[in-house]
Amino acid sequence: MSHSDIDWELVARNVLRSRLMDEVEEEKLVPNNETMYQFSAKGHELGQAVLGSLLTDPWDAVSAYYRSRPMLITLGLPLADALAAPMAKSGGYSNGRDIGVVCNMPGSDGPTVLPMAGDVGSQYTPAAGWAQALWYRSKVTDDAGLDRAISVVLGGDGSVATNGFWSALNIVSTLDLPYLFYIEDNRYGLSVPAELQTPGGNIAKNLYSYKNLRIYDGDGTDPKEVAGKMSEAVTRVREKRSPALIRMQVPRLCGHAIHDNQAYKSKEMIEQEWERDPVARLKSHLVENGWEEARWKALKKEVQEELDEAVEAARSRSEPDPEETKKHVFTEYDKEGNPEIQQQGGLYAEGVAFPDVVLEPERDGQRVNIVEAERRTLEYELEINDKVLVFGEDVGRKGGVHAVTQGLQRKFGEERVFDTSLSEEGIVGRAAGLAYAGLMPVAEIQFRKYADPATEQIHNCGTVRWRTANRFAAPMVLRMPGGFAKVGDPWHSLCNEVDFLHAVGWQLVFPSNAADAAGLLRSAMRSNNPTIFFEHRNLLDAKHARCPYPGDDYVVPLGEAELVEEGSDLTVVAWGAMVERCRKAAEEGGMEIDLIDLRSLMPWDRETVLQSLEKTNRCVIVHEDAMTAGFGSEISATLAHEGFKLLDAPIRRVAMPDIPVPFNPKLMNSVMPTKDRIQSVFKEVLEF
Ligand SMILES: Cc1ncc(C[n+]2csc(CCOP(=O)(O)OP(=O)(O)O)c2C)c(N)n1
Repeated sequence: MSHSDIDWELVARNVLRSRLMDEVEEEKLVPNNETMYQFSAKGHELGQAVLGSLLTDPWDAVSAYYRSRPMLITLGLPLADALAAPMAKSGGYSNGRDIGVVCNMPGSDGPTVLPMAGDVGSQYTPAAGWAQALWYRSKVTDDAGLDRAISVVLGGDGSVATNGFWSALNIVSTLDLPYLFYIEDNRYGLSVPAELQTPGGNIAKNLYSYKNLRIYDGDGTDPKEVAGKMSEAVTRVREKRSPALIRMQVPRLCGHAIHDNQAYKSKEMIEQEWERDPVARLKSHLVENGWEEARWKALKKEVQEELDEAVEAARSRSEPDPEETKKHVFTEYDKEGNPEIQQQGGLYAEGVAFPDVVLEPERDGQRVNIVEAERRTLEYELEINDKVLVFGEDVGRKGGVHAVTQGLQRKFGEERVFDTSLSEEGIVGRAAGLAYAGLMPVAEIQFRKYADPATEQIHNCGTVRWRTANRFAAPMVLRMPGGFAKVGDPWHSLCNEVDFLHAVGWQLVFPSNAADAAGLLRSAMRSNNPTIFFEHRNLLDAKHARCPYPGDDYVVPLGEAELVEEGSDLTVVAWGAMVERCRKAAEEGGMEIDLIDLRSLMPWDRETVLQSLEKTNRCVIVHEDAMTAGFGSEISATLAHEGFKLLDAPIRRVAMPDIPVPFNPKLMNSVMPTKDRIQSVFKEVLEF
């Protein structure tokens, strides 16, 4: 492919569409208060339109950012959608839920535009997941036609300072994946100069010696150079299946967003930028290469007419329906109980079917610990479904620092069970990209505390179904151990499960025994929503948590608590390691309690708790997480509201004080909900 292979008519059309659209927004729609949030791409059009014109493989994907509209238009984004979204109208790619520059396009008729996000840098690692999925699906699952597709990511010069950029760079160059970075260097990250984002202000120069990465550096306003370098880079990534980075210098012929007056740029600087206007340069280039002036003019007129129509179509769209606002946080079901499956992402969108499940565990057989129950569950799901991938730090060769994945790499190979680089953002972002490409990622975060660097990806993965109005979802499982062990400490013992209950769109389960661990893990792995699977360190090999392996078809439905002890005097709600402590506290204290093991915190089983309260009229909630705004507060508020008339005593919580978990066992036990502490609260409530 070379410069002459570029469809210049198409490029010119898309460049003009983008430029004229920015102008109509800036000059009419924003001043009229019709467009609510405007980000111009003026100055960036040429490179995006050329690159977009080269992305013709149906399995190509683009992970873009707010200044990527020329690319999106080139890939087929309808102009009316592009205009209606910043007006917050119904329909389109988010149904009025997200700012208009945050777009997505399922890949049914061509390349996929992965769900975009507002966080700078968050676009990189999901695109790495897509690239890995291309590699995986052509190598392992033998899907035909993926061996020329590539994953393309766009970012600005500011974005090269983000964790996401470096995490993705590391993944794709280490694994040598078909991934193309396009860095549009307009010299500013909002107002911050490029020199403060990377030393010397040129990321391409700094990366020349990076292994497995081919670098292209050029002028994004010069049509010949853009065409030559873009074609070469795309061809190389397609054919060599190896990453490349293109950096193009472009002017930003506008403020960062509509309300930015660019006071940080000098007048001369702004004038110099306009001298490099790529639209003017494209026109001259085409005229020099045989276009009549009249042809350019006619094209511009045609585009203007098309745009005028699109503006009217966007204006005539209705306002989104407030009744629908709460829909699509999780999978919705229609009146017949059928799931409304997203257009793209996860196994259900791929049409994968599962064997029938059973709700009764097998009760015979040797007792296994939680580690073994999970290992067998993973093994079976890997066996029946080649779209399942298991990965994380030390998960492959070693079999996990908690031994949950032991032997799985040997059995299923390094493609399916693998070690990752040490980047939690990379683990979760990559998982999202794998899920968008139709796979089921089951990732391990070595300890719950170490999910911190992945927070952005966790949140974006959780909200994606809602943000895209059910066009995309990224079902996955994140296993993460935490909680106290023989000793505690602020790093390995953190629970803080409540944090994830504010992560919109995530299910969260927290088993207390081996049978539940197997049943909940299977449910999570076959769910159409993402799930955090909490493993309590002290339970992994605890004797009391062992059970016979409940069988390969056993599931515990999410959101169903279990009544593990029955008694009439007190309702106790607990999960994880606190279940056994509560049982012992009651048994040794001779107390008759309904002990409810919640098992699943999102969703949680209010009915079982309220039913029990009807019988006992007293309730204690016990958790290892900190007291303030712990999940006990939520349960307690729910009971105070829905069960107020049932209560004969105040609801009590036993929880950690608001401090990190101490290391010294004496210190730790001085603050943990111990059996004795739990028992004394039970007593107080019973005597109230
Ligand atoms: C994680 C994050 N931090 C800060 C912001 C606020 N912000 C939005 S755009 C931007 C500058 C990005 O600059 P660059 O990557 O060079 O892209 P450009 O706008 O120049 O195209 C900043 C700081 C954000 N959206 N996300």
